[in-house]
Amino acid sequence: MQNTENKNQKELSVIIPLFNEEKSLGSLYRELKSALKSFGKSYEIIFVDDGSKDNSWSVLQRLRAANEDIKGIQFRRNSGKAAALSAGFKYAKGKVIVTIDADLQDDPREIPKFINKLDEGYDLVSGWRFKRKDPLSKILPSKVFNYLTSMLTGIRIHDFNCGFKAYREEVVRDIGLYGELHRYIPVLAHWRGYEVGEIKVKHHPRTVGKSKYGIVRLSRGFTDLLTVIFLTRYMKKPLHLFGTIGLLLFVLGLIVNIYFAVLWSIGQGVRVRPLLLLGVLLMLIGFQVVSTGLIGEIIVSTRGKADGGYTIKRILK
Ligand SMILES: Nc1nc2c(ncn2[C@@H]2O[C@H](COP(=O)(O)OP(=O)(O)O)[C@@H](O)[C@H]2O)c(=O)[nH]1
Ligand SMILES: [Mg+2]
Repeated sequence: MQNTENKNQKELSVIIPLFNEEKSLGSLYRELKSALKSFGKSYEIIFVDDGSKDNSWSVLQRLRAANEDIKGIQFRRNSGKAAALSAGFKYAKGKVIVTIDADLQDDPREIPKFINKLDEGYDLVSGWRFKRKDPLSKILPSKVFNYLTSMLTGIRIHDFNCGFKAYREEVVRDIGLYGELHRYIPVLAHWRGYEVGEIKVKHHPRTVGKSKYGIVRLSRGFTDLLTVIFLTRYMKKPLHLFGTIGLLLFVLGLIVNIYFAVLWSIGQGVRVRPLLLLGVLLMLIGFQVVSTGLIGEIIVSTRGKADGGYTIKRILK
């Protein structure tokens, strides 16, 4: 395996997915470096530039020219945070992998806390921005999202979507990410049997650059919840889901038909009621649409795992 070469193995890989963050990269790198230096473990910092339209890549090139501990991956086009994380995971050589946002909202000085928590026996430690410094329009949907996800998946953490997380190497080798699934990393890991923990982290307001996650992108995350529940629970046994729903609809249809059959047998003329037809039609169509979507998800997930859903343009080593 490419990652087990001792010479290159690091204790820590820090992965930073970024999209149009030219203003924060310099300070982020300096903060990270000073935090990691005082922590005293061997490390590498991997920036994944996800097709930024600003000068992020040239900033990274400049930083790399002066610093050995930087790696950079540039995508040809914007492929999403999940794809960026998945590329970073693939290139990471650390025994522990930390992901952190590029916008200076997370504090690199908290990295040792994550490692301590991993040492308690967790495989994945997720940050909880318990005093989140973002606009209310972002915090509220996020609260709903976290509540729903926690309720539906049974994982008792508060902030699934926090970009600040730490993993043991095995976890990142094991979870296939694509699309917007980065929000569900704790869910995917939990379902594969890893221990998922949480620590409170400080959160700073965004002072440079712009937020990229508006309501539209958030809403896509909600439909992904369906995917994740399906992938984690029913991927290997779709019949449990489809069979149950199909049978239920069939039985409903049967009852309706029996009702009409009884009417007919006692000599009443069978009248087709529009409302009844509409109900049956809607149920059937709804079922078809949902199942088609879910089958599509299986195909996409197989494909996404195979090629990661991104194309690399250049690598800074
Ligand atoms: N790779 C990648 N990273 C992204 C993308 N959109 C945002 N990010 C990064 O994800 C992190 C969090 O994004 P941000 O816009 O601050 O979201 P917020 O914290 O929810 O407001 C930052 O490091 C962004 O640069 C994207 O499309 N691709
Ligand atoms: Mg942010």
